[in-house]
Amino acid sequence: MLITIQLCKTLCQNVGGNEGRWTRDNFTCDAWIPWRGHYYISCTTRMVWNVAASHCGSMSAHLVYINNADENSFVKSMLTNCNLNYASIGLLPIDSTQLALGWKWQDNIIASYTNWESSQLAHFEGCVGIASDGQWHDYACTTQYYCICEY
Ligand SMILES: [Ca+2]
Repeated sequence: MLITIQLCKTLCQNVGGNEGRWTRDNFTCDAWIPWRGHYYISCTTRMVWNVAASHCGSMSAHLVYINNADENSFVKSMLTNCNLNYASIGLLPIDSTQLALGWKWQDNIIASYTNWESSQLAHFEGCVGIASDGQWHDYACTTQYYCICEY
């Protein structure tokens, strides 16, 4: 958590934020944000999906589970307000060789809501994230992106 805030201050300067709390348009990006009974925070450096999942786990959280369109809109607002182009989410295929079987969150709960960008999944690349337009993309798990943690 302390590391997260320290790294945030570096990014703050990049986006012209004030010393101390990293805010943009009064939206707090360096602290847990409460929303409908859950809490959310963004990663302030890019990291591969597995490291991002561990990073969230180290804070007793998990990569965000986006359960409906409202939560998707909220997470999208975090990306746009915190100047993140793209963030990993906690989505996994039920079976990576049979995508038609659908998707689950890391806790093995079936994902009933998804928001794939229409051109995605022609060839599943292994990891999933949300872009700043709110649409989900699959990407190579060796690529580093920001992330959103939730608990
Ligand atoms: Ca959630």
